[in-house]
Amino acid sequence: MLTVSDPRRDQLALTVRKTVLETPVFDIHTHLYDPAFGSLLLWGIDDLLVYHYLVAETFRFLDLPYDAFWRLTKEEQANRVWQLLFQDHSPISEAARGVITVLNRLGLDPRRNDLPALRAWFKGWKVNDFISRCLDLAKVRLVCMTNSPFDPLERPTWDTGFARDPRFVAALRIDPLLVAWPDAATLLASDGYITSSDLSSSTFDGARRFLTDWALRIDARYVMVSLPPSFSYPGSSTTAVLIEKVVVPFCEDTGLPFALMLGVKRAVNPALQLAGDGVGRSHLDSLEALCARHPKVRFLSTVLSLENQHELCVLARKFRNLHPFGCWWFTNIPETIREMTRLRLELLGTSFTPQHSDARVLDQVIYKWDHSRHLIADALVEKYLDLAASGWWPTDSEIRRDVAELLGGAFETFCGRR
Ligand code: RAT
Ligand code: ZN
Repeated sequence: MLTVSDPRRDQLALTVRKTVLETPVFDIHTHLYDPAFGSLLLWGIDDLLVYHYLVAETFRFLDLPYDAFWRLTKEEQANRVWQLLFQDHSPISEAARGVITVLNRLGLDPRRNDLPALRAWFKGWKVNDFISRCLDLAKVRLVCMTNSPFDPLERPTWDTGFARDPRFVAALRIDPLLVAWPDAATLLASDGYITSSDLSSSTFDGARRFLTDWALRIDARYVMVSLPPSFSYPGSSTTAVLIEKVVVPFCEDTGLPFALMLGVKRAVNPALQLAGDGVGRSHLDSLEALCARHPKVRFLSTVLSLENQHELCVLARKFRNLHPFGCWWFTNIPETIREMTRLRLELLGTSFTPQHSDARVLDQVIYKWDHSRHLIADALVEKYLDLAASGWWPTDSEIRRDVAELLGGAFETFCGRR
């Protein structure tokens, strides 16, 4: 097909692309930590390589029993990943290409540097400087952590107290409370919040106090859970009852949004450890019921199954207390980001948050945002050009406004923090 270049259209595309690439972003869901948490904040080449996305891919080529791999040191595991995914095969997958993007943007040539050389380079950094470097390169203005009061590694730091790094904000993660009630009840009892695990009104009161204390303590931006495809609401399951009697009233009291990440099948292959979770299609009727029954509660949601994406958009059109976010985990691949971003722009305009990084290793913010920004820019260029063809040329300041909304502004407005 013959395409005639039109300078006005070219200029529009250029402005949109530049704006998306340069606007600072609020990364609303990560697994990164404030540096006060010490070794919980992962960074550097070995952590990049043993990322569970890459471990899952490595096992497809690895001729070693699961246990034997897990017995290796982190460095030895990283060596295997490097060999199998980067030397014996081309690093085409999204997670593998991500490592290449990170190294390149940090100024390293992965073709010229072997693993020992890369390790030596990372050793030269002080953590605080490296945080600044990565956040600058990724143009991330704020990082939201995932903070669990049920995590024994994380709790001592909150217990001791620390001066917060303003670059990191908190989200209160409560999966055990909703999906492993007996264990969670034991912890709530030992912390003095409840006296029995019976689903009684005094237990609900105690659990609400627990959430309120923790939300205050960590200054949570929202409360969050990931749930399996079988999640059903309303109902008599422990999960549904605890949502109704504990989480919803807590959100109503505090005004904090409730984030539901739907569709994860935990431990489909337990031998893969953190890499062993899978995906299933969710029943978004449950999310619909939550939004309809609790109009005063703000719900954030991301869904793992491709088949649920259209339904989530339609639901958000029906309920203004629902804000879709991110291309989560297995959907964080270019093919799906392309489709989901267009779907959302066409059905919701700019009233959603297209992406979060889910970074577990600091350096990953570089590739996750680099790759996503290009895809978001492509989608927006297309949409603005369609709009222009229909007779509405967006101004530069309108483009800046829209992009700022998509990269965290709409989220902050939805959460009421602006
Ligand atoms: O993307 C991931 O790293 C997953 O392992 C999960 O952590 C997921 O993002 C979650 O927050 O449950
Ligand atoms: Zn996550």
